[in-house]
Amino acid sequence: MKLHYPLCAMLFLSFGAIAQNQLFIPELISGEVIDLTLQNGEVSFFDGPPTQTMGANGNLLGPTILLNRYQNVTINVGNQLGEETTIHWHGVNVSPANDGGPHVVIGENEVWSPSFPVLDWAGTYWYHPHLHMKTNEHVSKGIAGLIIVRDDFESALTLPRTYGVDDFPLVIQTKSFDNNNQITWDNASDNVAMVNGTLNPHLEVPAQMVRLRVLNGASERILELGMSNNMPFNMIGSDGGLLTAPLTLTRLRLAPGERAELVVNFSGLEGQTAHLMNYGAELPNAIYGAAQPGMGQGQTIPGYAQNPLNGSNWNIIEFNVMTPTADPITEISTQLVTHTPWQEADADEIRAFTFMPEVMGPGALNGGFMING
Ligand SMILES: [Cu+2]
Repeated sequence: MKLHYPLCAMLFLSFGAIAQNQLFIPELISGEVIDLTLQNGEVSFFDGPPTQTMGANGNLLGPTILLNRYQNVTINVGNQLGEETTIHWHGVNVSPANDGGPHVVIGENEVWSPSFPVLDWAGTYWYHPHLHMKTNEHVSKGIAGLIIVRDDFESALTLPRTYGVDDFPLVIQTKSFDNNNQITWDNASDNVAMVNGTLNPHLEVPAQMVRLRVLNGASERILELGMSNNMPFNMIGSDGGLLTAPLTLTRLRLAPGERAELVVNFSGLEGQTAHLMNYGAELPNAIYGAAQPGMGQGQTIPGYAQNPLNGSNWNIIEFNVMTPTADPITEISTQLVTHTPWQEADADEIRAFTFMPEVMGPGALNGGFMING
């Protein structure tokens, strides 16, 4: 039983509650040399003992890194955590040596300095630790940050792109805490939701087109995003950058690690309040975050049913709509970028991948999946 369970249930399930905390916006840093220092910190999320956290250049999360396509960048990652870790540039097109997968360990007090040309299309990527058996712990304790890539195609479009004004990062995470306010990485009790490390957040947005760069930064929870009152929104980008054209949606399912760029039209809503919601009650069973984590046959997770974030609809963030900016974006481009699909005839080699249920037996994960056995 978690000390904060009743508090969380109250905060996240009562729709009339007024959001308490202004959303934290991570600093935006750019240039050919980026310095990240991984460090331990403390954050007072709750009454009582402060929470021991990890962050890059701060107590929690990390700065947003802005890169331009084809620029060169060197990122100096200093490790002051007192233990080994890695930093992985999730989604970014880099060589293995420049990517901090589990094999590129940064030792205690070491600085790792990958250097690479930015080859990616404009889009939203992210970075996080990826050390073998420690990824969940280090991310849950707080190290994660966005990477925004810009290019000439994106820059030529009519889109909101002023960071912190009409273009906002939203790192959505759910976390578990023990009775002493300390972060655990027992995912089934991830009953505390936060955005950019802010509990119960609100954000002042101008009454115009507003871009939201959403990351599902939770370790396991799948989100079913939608606006309160089912207000439609535009999806303009995915993990791979911009779409060919904006897609009008009322729901978007986002898995852990996945990003989406959304544009919400707040025009004419000045003085009003809207929420980005997780419509968890609409998730089909057997998805983490739905009412039931499995399809039956003993596929249950201890504590899962007691977590109020599972199978329910709750506010992720409250938007308070304010006066428009001096030069607002009121319409966005109706065509974005051109994609040329790969042609099978151009392939050098054809390989078959068969997705199949796990073969049950000793060591089986109970409900896992396999590729080619
Ligand atoms: Cu990743």
